Amino acid sequence: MTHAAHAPAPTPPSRWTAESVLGLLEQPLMDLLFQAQTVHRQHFDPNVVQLSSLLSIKTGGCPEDCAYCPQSVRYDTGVAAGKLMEVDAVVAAARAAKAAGATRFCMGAAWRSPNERDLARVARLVQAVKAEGLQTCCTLGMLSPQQARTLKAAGLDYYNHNLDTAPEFYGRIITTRQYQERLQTLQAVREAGIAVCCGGILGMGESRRERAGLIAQLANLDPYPESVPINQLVRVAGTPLADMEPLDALEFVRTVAAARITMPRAWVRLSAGRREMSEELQALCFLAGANSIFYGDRLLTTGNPDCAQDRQMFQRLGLRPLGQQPEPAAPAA
Ligand code: SAM
Ligand code: DTB
Ligand code: SF4
Repeated sequence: MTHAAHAPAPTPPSRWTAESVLGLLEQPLMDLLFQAQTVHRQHFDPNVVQLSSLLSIKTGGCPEDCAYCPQSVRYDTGVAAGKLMEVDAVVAAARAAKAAGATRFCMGAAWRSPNERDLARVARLVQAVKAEGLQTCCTLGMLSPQQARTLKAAGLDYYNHNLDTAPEFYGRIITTRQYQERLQTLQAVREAGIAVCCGGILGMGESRRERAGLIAQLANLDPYPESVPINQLVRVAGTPLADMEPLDALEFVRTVAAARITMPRAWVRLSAGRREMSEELQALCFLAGANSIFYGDRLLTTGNPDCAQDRQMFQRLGLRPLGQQPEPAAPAA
């Protein structure tokens, strides 16, 4: 006898394994996309995309050895080391981002972790950007619990700190800081009451199983991150990953879908790498459940599609930026 008609809807496993996420990734593409879009529609307006703008407030000269990163002092990438930016220049950039339609402003610094003097200065930047009526986000490297509390008090809404890849692949990419230390920073951020932005990079030579492992790690954070940036590796000349074989585009789409299914209420951000993607591929990522992008012609040190180009894409796809009213319906003829 079958109970299928009366069985409750299957609940997703509360802890994901790399194996169970791999099971998602291995589905026929149409089944995977349908499942992801179904989950997406249960929690979000499928035609709304959140816009975050990025600013590198302290560029280059970083002591870490992240193999993908143009800002490491160890690689000759032509990125010059700069100083921490002043409040006025940061506020000017935040105003421009807001005027262009962004709702969140993310400030990135090429540090292993901020020292106390720098942290106090960043807290002032956060306060100033918040006063402009934007959500604030920072990515500054490792934080202590006290530093996280200081940033929270200054008005920080989100902290970005990526796991980057699966634990078993991590050592091939970064040797100067451990996976465990990343988890500790994420916990400090969580405990300070700051929303967590945490994701990774695809296309660094990892296997499909390792992509599944990254998604399982993210989904098992308790609670899972509010914001999940999925970056495609930007291959920068001079970095150890400069000549990496590009990842199959549909493999990227599949991983976005797995992020959506395993973290149903998260903002899944189609992050770095959009300049190398066609609009059709980006549309597939939105169909797979991505609902946030980096908006503005620069990421940190590399380029991003410009605002006009993205506005055109939104028009073409019928997407609306979060926080902006839908166009009024045309009056009947
Ligand atoms: N230094 C801090 C840290 O690493 O935590 C904050 C800035 S760091 C540049 C922020 C994130 O940018 C990294 O964790 C990585 O995921 C992403 N990133 C850096 N270089 C990238 C690249 N070439 N392609 C894609 N993502 C990249
Ligand atoms: C994230 O996950 N991606 C952004 C943001 N968080 C800080 C950074 C992408 C950087 C791409 C390479 C660059 O422009 O330097
Ligand atoms: Fe430094 Fe961050 Fe780049 Fe790693 S990713 S080298 S920590 S700036």
